[in-house]
Amino acid sequence: MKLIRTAQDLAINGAAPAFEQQLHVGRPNIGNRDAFMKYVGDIFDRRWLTNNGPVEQAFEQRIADYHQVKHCITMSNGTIALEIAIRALGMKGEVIVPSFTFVATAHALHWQAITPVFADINSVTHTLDPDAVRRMITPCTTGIIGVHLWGRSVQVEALQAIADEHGLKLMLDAAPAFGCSHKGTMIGNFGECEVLSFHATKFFNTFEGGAVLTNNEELAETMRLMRNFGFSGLDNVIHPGTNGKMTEIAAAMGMVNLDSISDVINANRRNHQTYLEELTDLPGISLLGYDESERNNYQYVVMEVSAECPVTRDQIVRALHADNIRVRRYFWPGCHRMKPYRDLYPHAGLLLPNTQQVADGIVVLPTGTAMDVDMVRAVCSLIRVLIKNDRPV
Ligand code: T4K
Repeated sequence: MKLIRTAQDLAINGAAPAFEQQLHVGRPNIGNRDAFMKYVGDIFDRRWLTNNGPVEQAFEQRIADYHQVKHCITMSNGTIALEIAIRALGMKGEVIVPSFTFVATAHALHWQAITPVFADINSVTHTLDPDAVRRMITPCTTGIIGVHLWGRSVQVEALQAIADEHGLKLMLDAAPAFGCSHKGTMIGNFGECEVLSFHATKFFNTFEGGAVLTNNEELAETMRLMRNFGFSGLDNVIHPGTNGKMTEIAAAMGMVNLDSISDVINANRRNHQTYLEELTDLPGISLLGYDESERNNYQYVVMEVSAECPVTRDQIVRALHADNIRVRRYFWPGCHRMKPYRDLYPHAGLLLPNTQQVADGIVVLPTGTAMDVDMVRAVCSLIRVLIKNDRPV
């Protein structure tokens, strides 16, 4: 790691990269290796690898307890969890979603011949604007999917009120919000159900994995059937279904990672705080904060670059990449500007001004247990030099 003091030290100006190894936004957080290997040995001894095994059952109970919710139904990944939840809720026709989200939220609908209708976000919170949702309701609308982007909750009360008023189902894509709360209540307790992702790059991972959290027993039972081809006992298929099951190895990773969850929160919080301290007083640069009265996982360090910044967002990204800092432009350019949805709605952008403005100004910075304070400071010093020097890249 090299210290950046002047513009001549930047890799875009011909210097060696600040970091020899690439820094990533989604470097996995990995728990105790010996504990994981012990699980692996036990799984092999039992020769029970998947299909509602004992580790998966124990893991489901721990996730449900952690989120203080009645049911956790684990799945092979967050996208399958979304698809199964959408189908179990009987959504069809049109469903309102934000465009400013990971594309899986929209794909989970499109994949099932349901039309995702994009509503705009609030430009401060980056989550669905309830007034914009209202404007997109048609006679074909059957549901709303809010996304707790960056782990910060959507306005669930306002969205629930709209859903109730119009007879719509509300579900939440809580993929980034493991362990977070809204007004003191844990994520997982809102809408009809909420969906988590345990992908390798998430705050909490099971290699690949996901889950649906719900307090609705009937819904939970339906989703359990659906993730296992609709089987109820041997030879007895009583529901249409697919294969959404979590493996024992994935559940074991989850058990081990749960044991070190507070270390991950502490590392993320410390990194976020360091970024906040080091990136003050830069023109056109601000960092998204977290509400300290809530439970947060601090997994996303989101830097916003406005027109007052002398260097553009994309110039910053190019410069950081040259120095081996693989920052991301999540969730640029917005789903509505990606081919499958651009083909569906070529003019959607006219109704999504906040989405376009936010998507064009975001840089997500590396954090997690793979980053220490010195690395965070080095990333910040690079950003400071880049902006203070005011040089086009
Ligand atoms: N809804 C929302 C709101 C979501 O954010 C997501 C997932 C979903 C639904 C769907 O859940 P899953 O079906 O994925 O469970 C990543 C993840 O693939 C995706 O899970 C996540 N959201 C999204 C926000 O980010 P990419 O395109 O950034 O992935 P990738 O593979 O480029 O990884 C990011 C960085 O992390 C890379 O630069 C390299 C590094 N990395 C990655 C992996 C896989 C590692 O260091 N180690 C690894 O094992 O999408």
